[in-house]
Amino acid sequence: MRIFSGIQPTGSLHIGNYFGAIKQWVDLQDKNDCLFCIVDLHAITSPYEIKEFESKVLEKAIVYLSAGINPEKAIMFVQSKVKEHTELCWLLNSITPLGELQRMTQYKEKSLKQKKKECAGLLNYPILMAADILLYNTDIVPVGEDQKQHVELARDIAKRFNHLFGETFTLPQAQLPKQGARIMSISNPKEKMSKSGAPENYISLFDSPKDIRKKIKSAVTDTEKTIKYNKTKKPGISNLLTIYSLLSDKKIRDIEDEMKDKSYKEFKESLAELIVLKLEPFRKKREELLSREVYVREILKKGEEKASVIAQSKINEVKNKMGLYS
Ligand code: ATP
Ligand code: LTN
Repeated sequence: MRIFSGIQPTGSLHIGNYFGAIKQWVDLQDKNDCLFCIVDLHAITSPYEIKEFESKVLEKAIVYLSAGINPEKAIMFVQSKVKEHTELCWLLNSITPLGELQRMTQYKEKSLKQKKKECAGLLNYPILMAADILLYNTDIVPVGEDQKQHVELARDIAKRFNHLFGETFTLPQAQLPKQGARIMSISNPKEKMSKSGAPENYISLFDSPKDIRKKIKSAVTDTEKTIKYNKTKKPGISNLLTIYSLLSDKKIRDIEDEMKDKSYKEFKESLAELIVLKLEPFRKKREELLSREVYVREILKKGEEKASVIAQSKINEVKNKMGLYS
């Protein structure tokens, strides 16, 4: 199977990104043909720091490697280095109805937040994402829940293209993890954990033990005392139970049993220690890679070369099908 997924070089990668996306990537890379992209062209649709941008891209490559992506098995590359992504994006623009873009949840949320700074790229964002996916004849797109709608749109665009111009694209399918597809913010459990939000809302994969303990201590819960999963009535505790379950590989029911005589404070203390312990290998690997920029750049270069071969052949096929000048 061909697998494609990507993450924007914004903010700090958090445990939501890990459980929603990257953990699936690591599991899939052994038996599939995987491409994992750093989608810098998506990130420029929101305001960003020009001077820091390149280092953010490199940092994400380090993060992929620290989290377990093996460059011998999977292709890792930077989106803007393979120009066929933008080229296909333009071609797909011409067959994507405006109404479908306007109803995208992420667009509605982000355009509200960006108000006057909203650019056309924010609306067209899912077309570029469709181009990323379709360029590689992708079967499976491992993502968190918030991206499911975009993958479905990519599938609709592929169907429309195939109908108009003849069989060209594989129809992609989103793959969400059974648990952890939507980790909530620990400071506001009604919203999703987000790396462009305030640092108190997420646990970064690389937070120091001190920060982890502090953030978990002040995580929002409720005024009751029972450690019980109830997503609607107790979103904070339910989110913390989910995180505990994912990190410990224990069922939520078993954790509830184990914790039934414990206070919220005690539960939070054991959760914080579990997070500190489980994230330690990520922190160590990252520290080691931070001083190996040449090696990381080399991996991205090789990835770019391999991705370009596939992308070039696909874009030629697409242009032919569309009847463009050859
Ligand atoms: P931003 O706040 O900049 O939009 P983000 O935290 O939403 O960033 P993305 O780069 O948009 O992260 O997402 C990367 C991947 O992580 C996507 O597959 C997305 O679905 C997944 N993901 C993001 N947030 C969560 C979350 N809270 N729980 C589970 N998966 C998530
Ligand atoms: N929009 C996605 C990132 C992304 C992506 C992709 C994910 C861009 N292109 C292709 C999967 C496949 C996000 O997580 N914000």
